[in-house]
Amino acid sequence: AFYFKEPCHTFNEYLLVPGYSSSECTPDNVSLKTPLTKFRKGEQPDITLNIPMTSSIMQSVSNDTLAVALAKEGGLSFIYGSQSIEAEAAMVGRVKAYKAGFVPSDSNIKPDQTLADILELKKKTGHSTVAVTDDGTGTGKLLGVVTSRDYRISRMPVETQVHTFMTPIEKVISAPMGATLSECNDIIWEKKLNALPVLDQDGRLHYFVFRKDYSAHKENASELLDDKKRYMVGAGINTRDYKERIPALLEAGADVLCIDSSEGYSDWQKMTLSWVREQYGDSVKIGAGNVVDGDGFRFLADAGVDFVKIGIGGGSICITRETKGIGRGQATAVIEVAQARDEYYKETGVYVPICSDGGIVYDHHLTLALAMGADFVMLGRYFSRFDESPTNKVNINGQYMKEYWGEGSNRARNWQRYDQGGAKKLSFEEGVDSYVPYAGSLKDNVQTTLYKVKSTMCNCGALTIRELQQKAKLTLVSSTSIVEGGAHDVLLKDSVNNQSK
Ligand code: MZP
Repeated sequence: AFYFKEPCHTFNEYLLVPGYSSSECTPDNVSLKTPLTKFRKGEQPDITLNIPMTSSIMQSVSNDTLAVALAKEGGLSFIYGSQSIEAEAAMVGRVKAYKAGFVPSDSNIKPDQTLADILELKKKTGHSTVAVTDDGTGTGKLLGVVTSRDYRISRMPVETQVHTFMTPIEKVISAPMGATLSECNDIIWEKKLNALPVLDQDGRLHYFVFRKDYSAHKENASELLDDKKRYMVGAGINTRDYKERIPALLEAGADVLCIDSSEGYSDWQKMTLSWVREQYGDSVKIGAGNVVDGDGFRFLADAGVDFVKIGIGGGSICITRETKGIGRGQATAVIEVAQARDEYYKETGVYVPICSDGGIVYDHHLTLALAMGADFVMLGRYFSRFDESPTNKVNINGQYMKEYWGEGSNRARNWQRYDQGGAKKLSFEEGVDSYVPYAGSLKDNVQTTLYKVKSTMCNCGALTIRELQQKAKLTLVSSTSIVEGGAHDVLLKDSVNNQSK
């Protein structure tokens, strides 16, 4: 057997030591732009992300609603593959159909349907507005619009909504095509609407301008009303049905694919990558993984991958290390794969981005992952807590929670992710079914997280992720200095107040 000389470590065992920060080093000046796909020296990657965050290829995380919310912030979701090819392609299609303020056709309903039908549709799609058209499709004549006063109302149980819903069908107030954004905005605010339909001369619905999103589009007023831009979306695939799944996902508009597997250093992944290159050359972008050492990275890089995902056993819902005894501390895995990536770049002139997947518990772990060499991260638990994730929000002992389950749990039964060529079933569980504390909207949380990342980057004197990787000074911490890092030797007011109740 081969023995690694050093024990492996997790993010929590590291700290960044500040470097010199110049007066230009302010969070507003930091760019978090990062490559998603491989590129040759001197060239630009075909796909870059504006923020280094992607969402996990999981049933409880990445559906079309979350994908749109994350794309708006500059990140990217990978729609989960543990569903039928048709269902996954439809989700991809809905993200691509979504324009700023455009309501996808499945948010339409016919006038003879009941309020309960409308509420059910709103609940299913997660949309805050349902258009009522004469034929129940996006091309029919618009007869009315049902909106929630507040987006969160649409996430409440149906019975609650029926009571809180003040005006089932609101009066149709529309703006003609060509109206300026400020004209639309005036109507939205004056009439206290949540959304304003924009109609053409024939009365057909073209866009909605959403009040909720107005601030995000303020600068892009002109883009919003003549806009051809589509949000980017990724999609998970497996090493079994890829010959059918990939064409369907590409047809639906997927920008990038990723082989979703708990263990990526395998012939199955090489065969899948070879097939993609034979069929599509370099025009189709595809990531693979997961690996936890330099050998695994090089294997996938040589097989033609566009990016490599790192992480085995570190996910919050993962019990792979307990059940199978395989894996590696996430920090050590990232550090070693980053070294392999840099060596590969020196040797071949090809830069293959790497993604740290799983095990991010605190916001500062994201900064550590980037400092250690990750180009971007993938998060499951983090995104599952938000309004936009596909799972139920439940009240447990007075606290709101969201459900979150692993792909290797009996609930997801994603046997393809753990496929080793045997029977088509999940032989034993490698993941759990759980609750995570509900945390509100994706936008608010992502912005707070990234502000922290940018602030730390400034402490390290870095204005870009590349600079952070070059300048970061990292130290392992002893277990006692971890204790020193939290509030200590004081009585927290909250706990004192709770005790006295
Ligand atoms: P986390 O962000 O919740 O810590 O980890 C999410 C990652 O865990 C996913 O992106 C995926 O790589 C991995 N995962 C998903 N399901 C399981 C499982 O059931 C799992 N074991 O390990």
